[in-house]
Amino acid sequence: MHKWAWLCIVFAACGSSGGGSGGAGGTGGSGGTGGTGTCAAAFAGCSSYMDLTADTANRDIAFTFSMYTPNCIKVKTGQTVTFTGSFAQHPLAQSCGPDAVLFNTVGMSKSFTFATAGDYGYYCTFHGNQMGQGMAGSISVVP
Ligand SMILES: [Cu+2]
Repeated sequence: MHKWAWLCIVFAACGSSGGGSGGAGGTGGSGGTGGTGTCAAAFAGCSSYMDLTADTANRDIAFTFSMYTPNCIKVKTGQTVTFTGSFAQHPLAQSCGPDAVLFNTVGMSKSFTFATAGDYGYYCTFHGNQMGQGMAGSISVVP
């Protein structure tokens, strides 16, 4: 084998296509309660929302590895949304929204009530990111 070709294999550096996007770097050291601010358009890919504003609607979001179901929902202020799944394995954090509401790292179920209208973007800190990529979702709260 040609000597330089062999080196290419060893170091995997010749002609490789780079390592992907790398994201925006995040804010570092935020932690704690959820982040606030206006959500990016279509956060978590939510271009439309399942309407759960009816009094009789089931406002539950189940989560397992890699996804929240449903992950794009619409509710009204004063309504309660319940997340169900292992928060230890899928720590919940808020990325954006008018108030810091969505945050939990323990237990198997937690309910959140929204006092202020707006979009609340959230994500799993292990399998998603605050840009809404990976395991993430959005709750559109209307008056
Ligand atoms: Cu997760």
